[in-house]
Amino acid sequence: MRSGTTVADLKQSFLDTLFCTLGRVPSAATPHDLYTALALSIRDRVLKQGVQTLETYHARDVRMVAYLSAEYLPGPHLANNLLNLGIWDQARQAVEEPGCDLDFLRQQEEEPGLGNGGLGRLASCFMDSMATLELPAVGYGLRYEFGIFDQAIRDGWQVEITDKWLRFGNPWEVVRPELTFEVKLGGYTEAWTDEQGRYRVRWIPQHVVQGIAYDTPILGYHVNTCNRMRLWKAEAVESFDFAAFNHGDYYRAVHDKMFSENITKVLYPNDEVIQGKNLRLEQQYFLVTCSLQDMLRVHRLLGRPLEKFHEKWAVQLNDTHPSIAIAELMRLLVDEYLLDWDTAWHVTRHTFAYTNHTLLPEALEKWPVAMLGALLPRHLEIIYEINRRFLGEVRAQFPGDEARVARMSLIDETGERYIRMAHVATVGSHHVNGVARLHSDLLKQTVLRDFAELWPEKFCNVTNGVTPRRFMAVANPPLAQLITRRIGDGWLKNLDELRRLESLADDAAFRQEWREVKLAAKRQLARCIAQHTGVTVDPTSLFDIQAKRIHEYKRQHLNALHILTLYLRLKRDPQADLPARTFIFAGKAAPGYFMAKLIIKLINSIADVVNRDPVVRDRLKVVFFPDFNVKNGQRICPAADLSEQISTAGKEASGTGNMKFALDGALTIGTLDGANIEIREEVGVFHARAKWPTSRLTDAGPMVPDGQPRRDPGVACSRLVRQRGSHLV
Ligand code: 26Q
Repeated sequence: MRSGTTVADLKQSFLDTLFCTLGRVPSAATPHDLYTALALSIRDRVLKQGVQTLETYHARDVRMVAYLSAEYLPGPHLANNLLNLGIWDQARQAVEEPGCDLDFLRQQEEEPGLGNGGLGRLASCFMDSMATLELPAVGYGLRYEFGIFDQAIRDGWQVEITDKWLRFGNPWEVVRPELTFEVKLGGYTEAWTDEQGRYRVRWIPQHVVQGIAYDTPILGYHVNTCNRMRLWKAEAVESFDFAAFNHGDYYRAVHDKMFSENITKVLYPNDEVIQGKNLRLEQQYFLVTCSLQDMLRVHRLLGRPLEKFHEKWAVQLNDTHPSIAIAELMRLLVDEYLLDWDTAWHVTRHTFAYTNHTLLPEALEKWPVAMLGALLPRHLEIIYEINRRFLGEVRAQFPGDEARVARMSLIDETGERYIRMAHVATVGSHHVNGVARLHSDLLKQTVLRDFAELWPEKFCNVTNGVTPRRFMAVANPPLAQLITRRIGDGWLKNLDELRRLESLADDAAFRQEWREVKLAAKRQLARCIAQHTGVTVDPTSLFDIQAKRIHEYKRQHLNALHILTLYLRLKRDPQADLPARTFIFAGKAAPGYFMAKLIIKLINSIADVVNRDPVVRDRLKVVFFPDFNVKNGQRICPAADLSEQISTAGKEASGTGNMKFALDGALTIGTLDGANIEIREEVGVFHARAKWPTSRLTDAGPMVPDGQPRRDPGVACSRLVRQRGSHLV
């Protein structure tokens, strides 16, 4: 039975798939064959739920969320799907009988690295949450052939290795060749008058490529809902090729094919710093037009009027990366479906909402007018028209305030002319949110201040979150089981229930079990570190971890300087009263960000000195764990005693790693930045001690020698932050 979930059903499917789909017998199968056979068997079960979910959505005539994101970081699918289906143990037994180990098979999975970091992982967490909450949703994105590079360390420097995640196939996706849309690029526009005497504009493109849908099912936890992530792959339009081919222009046909496929070839590995590359704009537009055409297809198929598009689709813009969608929906409605401007604008403004993820000036997207006009000539005209009408509103509201008009314009005319995408996104959306309370407040006070004055009701805060299914139940089963034994499993769907652990704070048996779980996780990470780096670390030492993209504002270098301080203290006074401490770093640097790469080199150089010095041996260790991704994150987080969240205050929009470490019971060393502030309100504040406890971390937790966390009204913390230049220890 292809949908049964007993051990016998799963075993049968596993062996049948291995034999019939992959053409292998167990004795001749590679580990990857075995993994693929299991993955395909599980996918059958998941897809069945996907079909049923779609039928339910149609029957209920629901409004759909379309999450538009240039990045996703879903992490390995197998374990998550087993957890969500509730068949982990059955699957383990099903593969055990033919002699396979489930954990070994899991290790064969190559994760889709279709994002840089926080923003991409947030998109995947939302997909998981929406499915679990049984909300109708689809996540639209790009199927990059090469995702974020794999990181290796050579001589202390980062080396980038191409991510060939599709090399052995991807059992989780289903290609949908019937869902193919044309994408126009370049060229020019022409005004004309149609038979009814209407003013019309047509876009004569220089190139046409096509986008093909690839669907990956996204299951909810212990529910029947299964949503999907729909990723677009760029291909050449066949007819284009053939036209050239028939004229004997073989070279041009091949060139066109390469040009087309280039669009989804590779993920840009930068975060936060914008480079204004033409190909990046092509990627953004390609994502947007395929997704909107797909939504319009469904809408029309169901016989719904276009004037009510916004009543059936809620489109969330994950940062400004997909914000050209605002001009594209206007173009589709006005030029292709002949709605009048005002109706189209009403629909558009009620369709979109925009999430801002950064206040850093260098990360605010802006496109040179000339570049946007060359690639998307019609969109530039539409943006000008939106701007003309919008600035009219501003002038009506603030007569004579031309400085304000210039500040708010969708076009930056202070030097070379640019389109300000955050302004486009704000004007074209019904809501704008930041990703943590402080960030949302700062957004209203700085980057979008004028807009918040004009439309205060548009602005809101949605503090980021993380899924406890993947980051606790999958990543740290012993901890999840311990918690569930004490307070039941409701917390996996409602994290507020974790409060019920507070009453166990004095329960010695519970604390003992907690420490055992933590120590076991540290032992596991220590083994992994030895395997990947050759460094031996002591699992009973404090594990002090900073894992995130490398950035100056995140201040890995500050942490490095702290290590040097401790090192010199030990050198001066070898008997110094310091607890054994292992500093663990992980994170990728953008390939073109030299300072970030230098910080990695600095950390590795410090590690070289510290780890081989007999004076500090066993009391101080430094490790750079290579290739931080979701899979490695799941190994690293459970083992942390201390979580470093020390960004320069005001710079980290939210952070989400901070939440993952906190859920694993680590103590946060953090600045009052991003979501750290809200985490602190939830978990309480510890007084920092002037001196370190003498004992190693075997029983009492770090920095609380008597084991009694003390609540603090917050004053001490703010004072410390001021005194230490916002580095709160
Ligand atoms: C844009 C244009 C061209 C090339 C690349 C980019 C680009 C790509 C990725 C710009 C930014 C990003 C990623 C940003 C990001 O991850 N931001 C983080 O988002 C998290 C989720 O909200 C927050 O928790 C972090 O604070 C924020 O830094």
